[in-house]
Amino acid sequence: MNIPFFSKNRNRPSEDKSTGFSWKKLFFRASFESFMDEAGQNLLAADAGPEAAAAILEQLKFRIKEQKLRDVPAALLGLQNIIAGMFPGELAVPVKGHPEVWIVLGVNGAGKTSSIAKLGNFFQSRGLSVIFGAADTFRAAATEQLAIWGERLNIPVIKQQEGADPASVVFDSVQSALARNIDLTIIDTAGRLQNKDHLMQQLEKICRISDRFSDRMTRRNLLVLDATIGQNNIEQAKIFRERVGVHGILLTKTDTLARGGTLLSISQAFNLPVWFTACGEKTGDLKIFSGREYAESLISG
Ligand SMILES: Nc1nc2c(ncn2[C@@H]2O[C@H](COP(=O)(O)OP(=O)(O)OP(=O)(O)O)[C@@H](O)[C@H]2O)c(=O)[nH]1
Ligand SMILES: [Mg+2]
Repeated sequence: MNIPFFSKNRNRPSEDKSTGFSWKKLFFRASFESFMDEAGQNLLAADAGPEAAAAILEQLKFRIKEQKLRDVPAALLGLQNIIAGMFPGELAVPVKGHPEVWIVLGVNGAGKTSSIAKLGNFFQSRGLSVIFGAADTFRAAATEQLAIWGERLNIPVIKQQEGADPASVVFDSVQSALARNIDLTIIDTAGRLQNKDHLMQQLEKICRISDRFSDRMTRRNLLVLDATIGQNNIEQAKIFRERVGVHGILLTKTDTLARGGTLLSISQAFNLPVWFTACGEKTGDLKIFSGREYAESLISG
């Protein structure tokens, strides 16, 4: 973050006792204001959104006063700590013997299908058995795309013909996973804009169907968001959360120029946990999200 240090002012006398006027205070106040101004601009430029930026600055102001942070590096560290603190906890990774089904949701082109390949690779390489369910039956090419990933990764893909009921693919996938003792079933869904009611109803149905197996398999909804679309992600998170619930977020395309500050707004507004980030197009380009690393990259990036 391009925040100036005010070292050139440090030669000033720290206090003028004759008038009770404090240079130190003035120096700090002047620096403090420009620091806050610059911090705010940087947060906005990183896509934090006005509400999250204002809330963070408010906390920062408080922290600077409380902890008597007297210079820019200390204040920046304070800012990092505030941001890291917005993302507590870690992903509870699925474990053997406790099967889970992850329904992967998101708008068109967010990166759902490629993220599923990355997740499959990630969990398989950690010793879990995985299958994919091709519930994007809207496009024939979508099933084909997932089938190609499945073949490359040696992960079975449960599929039906184009136009089939996606909930029926989910049913097949979960049944098949239970029959084969598969640890993680990952369901690809068609991209849908959050304002398309019938498509959201379809997702509700998908969740209902997989919940028929809830005594033997835990459902988790993973929302895939594209870092490059910035504040639009807030509305998506809001509606998907209201309609079907969101257990975790995967933010894609963090390898682009997007700074990913959109996660600050989402955390501020909905307190949704971020599980992963995807930083490229290769299957290995997936990271478990760390609030601390995120805060560091946002502030120093
Ligand atoms: N640079 C970059 N590109 C990505 C990343 N994730 C996905 N993409 C690209 O984004 C495009 C869309 O990815 P898909 O996985 O097909 O997205 P989708 O959400 O399944 O799309 P629909 O099924 O059409 O809704 C592809 O060209 C991907 O290679 C990422 O982390 N970084
Ligand atoms: Mg897709």
